[in-house]
Amino acid sequence: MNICKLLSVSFFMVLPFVGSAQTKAKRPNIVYIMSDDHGYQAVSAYGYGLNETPHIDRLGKEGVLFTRATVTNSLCAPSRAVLLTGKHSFVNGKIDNEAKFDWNQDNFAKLLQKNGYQTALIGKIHMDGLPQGFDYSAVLIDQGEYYNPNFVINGTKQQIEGYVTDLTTDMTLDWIAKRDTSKPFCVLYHQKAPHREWLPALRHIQEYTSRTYKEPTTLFDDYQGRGTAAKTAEMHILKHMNWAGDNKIPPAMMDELGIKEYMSWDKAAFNNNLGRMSPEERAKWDAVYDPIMADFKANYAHMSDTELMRWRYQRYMQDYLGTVAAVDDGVGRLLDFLKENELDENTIVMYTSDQGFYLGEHGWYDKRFMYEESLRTPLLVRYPAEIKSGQTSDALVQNLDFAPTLLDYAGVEIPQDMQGESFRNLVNGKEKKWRDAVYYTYYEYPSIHTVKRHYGIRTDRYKLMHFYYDVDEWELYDLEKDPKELNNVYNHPDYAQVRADMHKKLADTRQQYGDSEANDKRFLPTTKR
Ligand code: SGN
Ligand code: CA
Repeated sequence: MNICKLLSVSFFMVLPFVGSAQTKAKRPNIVYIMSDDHGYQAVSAYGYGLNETPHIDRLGKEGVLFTRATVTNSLCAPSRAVLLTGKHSFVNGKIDNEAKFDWNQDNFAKLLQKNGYQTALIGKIHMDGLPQGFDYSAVLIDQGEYYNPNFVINGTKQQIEGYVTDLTTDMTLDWIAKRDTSKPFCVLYHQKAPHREWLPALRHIQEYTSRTYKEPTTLFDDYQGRGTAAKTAEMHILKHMNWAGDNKIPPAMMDELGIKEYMSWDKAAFNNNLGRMSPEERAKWDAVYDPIMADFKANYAHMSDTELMRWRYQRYMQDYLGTVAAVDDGVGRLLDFLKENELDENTIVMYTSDQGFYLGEHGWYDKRFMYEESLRTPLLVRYPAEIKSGQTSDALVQNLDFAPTLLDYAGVEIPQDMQGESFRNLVNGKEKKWRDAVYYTYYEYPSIHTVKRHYGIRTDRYKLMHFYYDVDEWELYDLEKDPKELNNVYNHPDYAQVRADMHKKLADTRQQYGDSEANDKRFLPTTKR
């Protein structure tokens, strides 16, 4: 048991003897906000200058902003499983989007529920089965839909008219408004946006499609200096992004221009997504997108690959950042609602994403890799009753820590087998010590985007990664000298000592968490590709 756990357990062991009624009344409410695929580069508080997210930013201004928060497995459903269980993927069993999640195992919502909290899960969860641990659940099916989506409300499917991001906010506020005010509450408010295929709300399309975005310096990366995995990944904006589904080029126009589908569902995605709109919605959409597409059609024949890449990057950013705008609106509505209902002082509001995302860095979209853009995730926490405003923390916290942290704030004992640590005492300054390395595993290969299986550790300065299964390659990066991770120095003589130290640290970390080569093998597909 570590110090944080000791402190929190002993603290709450004495609590019942010091006036439990009063303490109970003070237990904080929790609003855990998680969007899907929201890269920190697209939260303006992180300073990338791509867009404005004033409401999300407020959480950091009035609380704490973490600059180096990471996930343990950069993929949707595994990340959600880590959040719920406080355990690594190889322990909770949800190693990739395909694996079954066992809802019967313990999760922090169940523990809150047992300890008198009302709990709800609203929005995307991306796992089959009726969610356990929640008094109320209204979840999207699989990836969910942007326009007029289907929800499964306490187990019953229902299509709801409207835009998914706004509906998820409406349902969250509605549930809070109707709660039993005698109990504290915890709501998991999970946005689908900004997940592919990036359909912004109608109120944002004009503005966001009119903007031009600064290109990342690695947009035209040639992957020299990296291993096989970066070279073979299929997440390149020019080569692998869908033309119709993602860039919104109408399928008929693709045919006229002789553009072939890269993914077999490209045209179907466009038709399905836009086909969900009402005729009025579709007319408003077309009024903005038709001229963009007409312009593309007129120029396509003369565009070089470089020009096409640039055009596709802009199209991608316009729609991606357009969907973020509604997420930020929702956070604004939530904060106003909490204030109006005098809940703003005693409610923990946490904003994060299920992982990071490539916004053109290395020429990519998507995530999965242990490289910084997808390893890191935005994290901002506001809780005026305990967290001093205006803090920034570069501590190596992870989504593995969310369950123990929230239990700690709620005064619920953290189970011994949770692998994360509460960062409560780190944020309030009572504890200075924190872990010096984070551990990462990724398993979804062979699969879409062909990112090879790998695991690794990241310390303050270095990152060591091992790609395995159909390769056996190591990569080592010096994040201080090479923050964009362009030069693998694994075989560089100057880094011999660092390499040895990092290997030792990786071996120790794997042992500490109970991971091993046997585990890597246990999760391999039964037949090799
Ligand atoms: C879909 C997307 C992928 C994405 C996965 C997982 N393709 O398969 O680009 O990586 O979801 O995303 S799509 O053409 O169907 O949109 S995750 O966030 O759910 O893990
Ligand atoms: Ca995701």
